[in-house]
Amino acid sequence: MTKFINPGLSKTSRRNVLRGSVLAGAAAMTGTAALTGPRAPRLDRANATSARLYKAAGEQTADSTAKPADLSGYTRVKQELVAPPFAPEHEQVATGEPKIVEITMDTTERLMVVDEDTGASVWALTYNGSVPGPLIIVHEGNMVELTLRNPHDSMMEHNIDFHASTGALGGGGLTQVYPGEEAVLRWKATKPGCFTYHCAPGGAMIPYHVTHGMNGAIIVLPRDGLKDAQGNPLRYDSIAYFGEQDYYLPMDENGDYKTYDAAGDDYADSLEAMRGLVPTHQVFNGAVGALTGENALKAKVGETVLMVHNSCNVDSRPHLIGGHGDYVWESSFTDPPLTGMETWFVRGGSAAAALYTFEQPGVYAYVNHNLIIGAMLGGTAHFVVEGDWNNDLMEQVVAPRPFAT
Ligand SMILES: [Cu+2]
Repeated sequence: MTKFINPGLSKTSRRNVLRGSVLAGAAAMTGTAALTGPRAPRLDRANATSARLYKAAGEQTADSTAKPADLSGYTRVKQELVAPPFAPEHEQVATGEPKIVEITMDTTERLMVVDEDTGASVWALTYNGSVPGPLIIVHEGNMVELTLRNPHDSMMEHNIDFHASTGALGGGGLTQVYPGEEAVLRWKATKPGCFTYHCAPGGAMIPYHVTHGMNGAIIVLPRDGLKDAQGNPLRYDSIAYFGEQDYYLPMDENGDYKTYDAAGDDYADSLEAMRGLVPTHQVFNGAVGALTGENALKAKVGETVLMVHNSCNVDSRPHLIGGHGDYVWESSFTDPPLTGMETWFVRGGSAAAALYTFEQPGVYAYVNHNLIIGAMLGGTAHFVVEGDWNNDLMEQVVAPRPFAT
């Protein structure tokens, strides 16, 4: 299993520098620290420690004398993952015995436009090409069996840390794949709720990959579905899947966003930008306007939508302008949901779900209600809702008109 850790240490090409966590620290020292001066903390020691941790986690299985998992009684099903904001086909209430749910994800590196108006772009590091990565949905008691493939033309190593899983860095040490490699990880979903997953290749590469888009969400539903505080069933007509993504895009001396030839080329510049903790963009689903205007989500009056919000790195406070969170799960699905929420909280490093039934037609903005983020950094999505207006709920009694002085 030691092959997971920095085989490029003996070589010094740029490609290997980008791959290795330890050398990532060295790259940070020559790039970032040189620019920021003596106040910048040294990253080489932290990165070496992190790499050792991953090596240990990777060797855990090889050295283990543990019994093999008992897979008797499980049947296998494939889940076809789809691009956000959509959800894969799934049952809300589980039928039959727990299953092994097979999924496949490719760690695709691709150039993405973040903001068409300014030309801001990023070499996004992705699962299956999207930011956020695809939504996975299983039931409590199921096994998730992921095949993680790193394409041959990738520049970097990748892995996955499932917050929903238990042990071994969430799978991070067991899934570290270099370009042209694949790994298969199986874990049992024992905690019902919404959870984030993300790439975590060690040291500063962890926030670098996460802030380049490499994160997503998994829902682990209770076997009997969602319930209110009294145990009554709650069901939805559709899922809207939001991934809040903070980017720290390097700019040149004129304030123009820099461009790069390949994934990883922005490493030193990015670390410098990230160190200020001030994102240049904080968007839903990868880019400014990804879910507004022509790309708005659609719904009808009377429809119930489960809004799943992943925020891997930053805290968020989603608010549906003109609507509410009828039922909100900021934590486990075993906890009673919060009700009638105006704004709810998504802790950075987690995912949360809010259920809402639309009661009026029109355009609803789903925003981060830090409104600087919502209106200026890109944290806005739209629902366009069709149906009949209900004057009982709201009516314009007098349209704007001059009044007598
Ligand atoms: Cu990665």
